[in-house]
Amino acid sequence: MVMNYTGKRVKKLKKLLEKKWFKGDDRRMPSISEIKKALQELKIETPSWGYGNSGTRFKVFTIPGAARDVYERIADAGTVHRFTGVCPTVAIHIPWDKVDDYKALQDYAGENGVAIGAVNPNLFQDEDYRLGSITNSDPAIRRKAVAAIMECVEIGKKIASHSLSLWFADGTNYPGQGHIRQRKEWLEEALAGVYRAMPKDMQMLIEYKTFEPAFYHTDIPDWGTAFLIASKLGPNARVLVDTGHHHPGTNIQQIVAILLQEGRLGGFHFNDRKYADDDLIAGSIDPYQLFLIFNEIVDAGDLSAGIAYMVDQSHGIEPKIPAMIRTVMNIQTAYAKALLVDREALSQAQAEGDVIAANSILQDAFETDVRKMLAEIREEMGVPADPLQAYLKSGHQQKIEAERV
Ligand code: PSV
Ligand code: MN
Repeated sequence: MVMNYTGKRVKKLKKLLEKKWFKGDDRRMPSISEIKKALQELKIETPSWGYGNSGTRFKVFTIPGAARDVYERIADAGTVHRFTGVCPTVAIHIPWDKVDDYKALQDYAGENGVAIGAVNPNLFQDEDYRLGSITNSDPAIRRKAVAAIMECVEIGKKIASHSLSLWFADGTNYPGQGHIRQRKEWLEEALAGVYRAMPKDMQMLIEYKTFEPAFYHTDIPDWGTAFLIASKLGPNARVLVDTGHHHPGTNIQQIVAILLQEGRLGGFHFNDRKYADDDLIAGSIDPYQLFLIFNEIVDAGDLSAGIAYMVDQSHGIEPKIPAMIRTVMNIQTAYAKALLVDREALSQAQAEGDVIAANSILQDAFETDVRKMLAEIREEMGVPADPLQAYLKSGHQQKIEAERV
């Protein structure tokens, strides 16, 4: 019986991919044109810091063609957008991307076909931040960290960026090193000040991370803490889920579902990992998890509006632009498959307590080959059907490798 059910389901998927309409109620499978529209509307922001040389604490390898300054980083984001058609914005990191004239930087981005997206303050590389930034016991250092965040608010205003994206390396390495509640108070006080100063159309994205660089306690270690802080601040503060920032085995899709339901999912930093914050290409290790995350997003319907889909990867050994293009393609694949989930049948199976059928519905969608559909969608958008192959054949990589020595 279950086999029959699954068989029917596969036929339905096949029909859909053959562009036949599927009629149903509210929970119906979307039509092919709706799926295409959704995929064309999925915009992914790439990070400036993903285009320069970076590595592990053991070695920063020099990757041929890697961007050497903010202008090359933005140009590379433009190249990724040119080949994929879905990456119109690039996140910046201050002071890594600091310039005198942000208006000119914005114009330069425009010339490269992109706009500047989220502004990220760097609160972890200055000597002063050894024992924390906004949770440092030294009030002068706390003030300095708040000023660094405020600088990003001001940059955001200048370039009409609507996202202030915050990640804190703050935490302690040893029991007793810091007073956990006191540090939380300092953190909340600092963010309340920034929140009050933000323009009404700016949102504060608060990122959590379970550990690293702090190994005993991290001031914002999990989604619950980020959620609590965001809730206290106000409606423009939301949680940023970096997929590499959880303990192995964490059910990230459940976190996503809860945050969506509570209206506090601000966005994502996509990347993949095997063990910790490995910065690997999104979908390269656990594509099923990425699919299940998108499954929750699609299931939440209108609740998913306004999510910032961003990539946070600093590739250590692979060429930067191809890695970013591959990332974008993997994210699109996961989303396409999530759009194919037969939600009507899934609700029915759940209501009937049919465990195998319910799970099979998800598996069927995940196992569907969406490459042809994505190729068609890309061609309709005027970008190459296979952006990675097109990039590799374009000669651009050779050109930047020769230029950027
Ligand atoms: C460090 O873990 C990190 O990758 C965070 O995820 C930030 O978002 C990013 O660096 C940029 O500051
Ligand atoms: Mn991140």
